[in-house]
Amino acid sequence: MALYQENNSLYNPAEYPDAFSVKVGIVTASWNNKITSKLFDGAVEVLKKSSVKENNLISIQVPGSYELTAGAQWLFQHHSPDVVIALGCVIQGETRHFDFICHAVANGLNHVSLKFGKPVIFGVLTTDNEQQALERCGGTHGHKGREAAFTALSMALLKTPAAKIGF
Ligand code: RBF
Repeated sequence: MALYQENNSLYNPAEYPDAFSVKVGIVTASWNNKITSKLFDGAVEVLKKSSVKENNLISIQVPGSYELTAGAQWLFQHHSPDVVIALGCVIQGETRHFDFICHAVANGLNHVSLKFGKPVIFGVLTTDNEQQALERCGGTHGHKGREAAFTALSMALLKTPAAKIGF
């Protein structure tokens, strides 16, 4: 069996899950677009290869990672997806904004997940610099957008009978 190179050990990338009935929302922050567009492309590639139908894939953009929470909430309220993937990239600067944004988005997404009883996947890079971020969206440290999509599908497919007898 091929060694799985990504941090999500549930799936072999050669064997995409069968997710034809899964509805996925993606909210992507525009801030650091060079990075977040790569996260988005990787996530969509995995979803498409896993047979997620085009009209079951709803994508919105928000200005920055701080707004990911409101975006995720909006997706649940208006499109009722099975799972939401939140993609962003917060890079440490000279001021304390990094800490406030990271805490707010992590807590906010968790809150939305519990409020709607549906999984919200944390695909937000929190790095010291742009190089570290680039290494995590197709570089030496894997692809966190792809991993977020695998995680989303594994959570959405928990509702299927096959997943329940998987242990
Ligand atoms: N948003 C990000 O997604 N990543 C960042 O690295 C980032 N850095 C920011 C730094 C400062 C000083 C400010 C004011 C905002 C930053 N934002 C960043 C935007 C933030 O998520 C949000 O869009 C704005 O604060 C408006 O609510």
